[in-house]
Amino acid sequence: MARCLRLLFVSTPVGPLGSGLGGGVELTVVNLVAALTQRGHQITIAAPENSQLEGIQLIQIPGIHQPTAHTQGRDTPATVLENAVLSNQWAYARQVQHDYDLIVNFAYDWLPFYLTQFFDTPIAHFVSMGSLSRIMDHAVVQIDAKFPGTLGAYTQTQVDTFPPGLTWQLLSSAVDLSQYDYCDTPEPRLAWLGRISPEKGLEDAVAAAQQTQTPLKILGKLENQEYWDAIQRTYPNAPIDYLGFVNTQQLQTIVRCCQGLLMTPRWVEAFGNVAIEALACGVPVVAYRRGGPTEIIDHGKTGWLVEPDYVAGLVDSIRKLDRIDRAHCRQQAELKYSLPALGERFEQWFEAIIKAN
Ligand code: HBI
Repeated sequence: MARCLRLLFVSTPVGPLGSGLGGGVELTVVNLVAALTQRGHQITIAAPENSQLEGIQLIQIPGIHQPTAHTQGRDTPATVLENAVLSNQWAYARQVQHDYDLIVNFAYDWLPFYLTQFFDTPIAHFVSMGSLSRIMDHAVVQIDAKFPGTLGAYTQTQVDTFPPGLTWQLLSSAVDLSQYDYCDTPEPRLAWLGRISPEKGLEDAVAAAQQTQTPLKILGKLENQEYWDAIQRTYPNAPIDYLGFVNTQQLQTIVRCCQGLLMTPRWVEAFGNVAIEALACGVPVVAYRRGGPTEIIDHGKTGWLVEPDYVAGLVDSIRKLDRIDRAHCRQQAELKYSLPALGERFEQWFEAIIKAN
């Protein structure tokens, strides 16, 4: 058993923990805290004020939220705001760094990568998305050159979007399986989970729901209102139901009774936590063969992988969902995506960074 580590997590600056604005990385932070606390490590999180996470030391940092990187172009320069929560988070981290064995950065932003060279305490950078901008590509290349082994990511397919030849630790992801109840008797309906934003491709899931007339339950943060309005105008006869952004308990209550989950990413989804949330309930996944889901879904066993952006492929797969063994879906989640497995992977990565420092 490794010694107890004192860890400072610096959360994403796009919004408070628990708001849903942080998307997949919020779930990763919550699950990682649970997994590492179970292994005896001490974690403190420096997060934007109004963050909520029970049972953990939360340092609420004031300041302006960072504009989200996933809606900006490849040539967008780094954004430095007056009184940015990002700058305040890292001023705090620098102040308290000697109280910790390791600092873990969860921001997909240039500043923490640049500041790493001025810190004494080692910093692990968990990169939560694929390549989106030249400035962040440059940031990861610089960190790889100066601090090899301190870059972490979810999947190989995500890493492949960055410049080649870098050293990455692949951490995959996990869910707290005890929060997901297996369901063997689904209702004739589908689910779609995620931030309602163009890169998530919701319109294709709605088109498939309209073509098959299968009710589609939609859950997630409504990030882009005009995008959502356009979908509703384009597909007036789709049997869709938007249920808002809900907590894990409510999410799994809705998803577990569905025949399948649809994943329609337009971008290279770094992982796709929603896929393992569905599998944990025994729900098979129909996903575009793009990004993280291609490494999560076992075609024909835990769901169906579809030619990207091909709605007819979604429709065909929806009609084949009953061929998937739901118990096998749950079993795969238990095998590959449990919290203990996640905790072990991150602990090994952290130990290696501390040792190399
Ligand atoms: N944008 N600038 C910025 N910084 C982040 O940390 C960030 C983001 N956009 C989305 C995001 N993080 C997370 O939702 C990812 O998990 C997708």
